[in-house]
Amino acid sequence: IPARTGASHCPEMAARGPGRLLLLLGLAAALCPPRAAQPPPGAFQAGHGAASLPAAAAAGRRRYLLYDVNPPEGFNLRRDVYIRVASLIKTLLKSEAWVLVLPPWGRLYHWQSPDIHQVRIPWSEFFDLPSLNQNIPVIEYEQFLAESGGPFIDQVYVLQSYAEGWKEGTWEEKIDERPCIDQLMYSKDKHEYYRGWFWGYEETRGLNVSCLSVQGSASIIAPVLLKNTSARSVMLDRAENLLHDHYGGRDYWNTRRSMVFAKHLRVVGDEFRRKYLHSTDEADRTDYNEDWTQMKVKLGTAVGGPYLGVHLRRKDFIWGHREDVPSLHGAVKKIRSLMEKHKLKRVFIATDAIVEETEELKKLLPEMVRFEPTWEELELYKDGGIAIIDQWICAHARYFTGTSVSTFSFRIHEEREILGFDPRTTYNRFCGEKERNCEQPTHWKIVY
Ligand SMILES: Nc1nc2c(ncn2[C@@H]2O[C@H](COP(=O)(O)OP(=O)(O)O)[C@@H](O)[C@H]2O)c(=O)[nH]1
Ligand SMILES: *[C@@H]1O[C@H](CO)[C@@H](O)[C@H](O)[C@H]1NC(C)=O
Ligand SMILES: *[C@@H]1O[C@H](CO)[C@@H](O)[C@H](O)[C@H]1NC(C)=O
Ligand SMILES: [Mg+2]
Repeated sequence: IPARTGASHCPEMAARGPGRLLLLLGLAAALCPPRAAQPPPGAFQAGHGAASLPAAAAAGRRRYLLYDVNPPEGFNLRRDVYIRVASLIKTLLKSEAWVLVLPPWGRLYHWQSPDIHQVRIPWSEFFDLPSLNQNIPVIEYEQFLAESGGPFIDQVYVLQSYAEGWKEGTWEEKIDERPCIDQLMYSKDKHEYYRGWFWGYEETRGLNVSCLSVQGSASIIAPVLLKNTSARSVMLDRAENLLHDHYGGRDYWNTRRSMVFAKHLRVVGDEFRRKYLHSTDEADRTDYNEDWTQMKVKLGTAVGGPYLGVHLRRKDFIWGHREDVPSLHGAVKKIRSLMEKHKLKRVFIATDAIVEETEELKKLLPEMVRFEPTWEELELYKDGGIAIIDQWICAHARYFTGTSVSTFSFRIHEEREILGFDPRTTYNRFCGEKERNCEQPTHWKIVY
């Protein structure tokens, strides 16, 4: 196996993201590992990686956890998987210094706006990194490249279920190294490195890939990471196979609250609220503390802006969840009755509907308000940022109704919980025309 020098990736690496700033400052060297030979793959020894770098010195001997999620999964399920992995990090931190490497965003099925570069997007474009860091230590992928000694991941574990399934009534938590069930999405190159989808970083390689059958919550994998492998960087692929450690518990909510949206997106949403929806934090009693650890509001204290917030999921949901998604006519009927009931003159609609459908919606509901980005805004904030702005505005409405089983709507529910809305104004959904028993989402309680 050739020595892991690999400094050729540096200029390209430095030309993007935070690296760009360092490059402009003439600090490219700080990003590029020295051309010295690296220790053999998987070695866990002092001096591994870019030990001479200031960043590495500051980083000490910490180990890196990376992860990815099944490609078809959307943005909002991925946000949920982050919570599970954060919980695993908290468990690991009880024994060793670990840091979570944030998986760059990109190539998501729903991000279809043409002509916009939507891969290798750092988390800081969507979330506030200092806020995340107040919960668990996290770094962007570019920082991992800079401080770990190059685009190599020592060990990739592909998580899968058990081939034999599980016998009914005998749920037990377990994890075992097993032959891969599905065809591996990684292949060896001529240097015996594993190539695959590493968030669009083509130069990244895996040194070893194996499969783990897992049945259980996130922290079940902690002993494997602590005892079975000494790899310094470990990636868990298909991390959605891990379940929550304590769904809805204190750690869950701390992590969820630490996922503060990036300020530039909140500002755009707030400005839109003010201009088009007569909604400001003072009047709405939705005061937001940037420091989530200081934000402890009582449920029911938030009033919200004088508008109905609606999330109307369309596209793949129209055929994917046929029974519980309303027709446009059905949705408008419901919207009108809610506006009347809650004495609201304005309605804000977040939707992924295609143009033909939004045109029809506008005909049926001429007073509706949408956040329609200009091309420049779309290029700047990207599909992910626009979705966050939509969610932020829905989260501030006096009354909200979402779409059944949409994780996009679920994340709005949580945001409203954090802001202090009465659950009755939050946990509402549209019903399908033929649904006989239209159950509403169950609400849950924030735990501090
Ligand atoms: N801007 C915007 N995008 C949306 C809206 N609804 C859905 N989307 C897009 O479609 C994706 C839906 O996928 P996902 O996040 O998995 O949520 P789910 O499929 O509804 O559970 C989102 O991530 C957005 O990219 C919306 O109301 N506004
Ligand atoms: C981890 O190591 C223990 C002890 O050697 C072994 O019993 C177990 O099967 C290993 N687990 C995995 C997932 O490799
Ligand atoms: C690859 O990882 C597996 C599972 O941890 C391990 O058994 C195997 O020895 C590793 N192979 C190499 C070449 O390090
Ligand atoms: Mg989805």
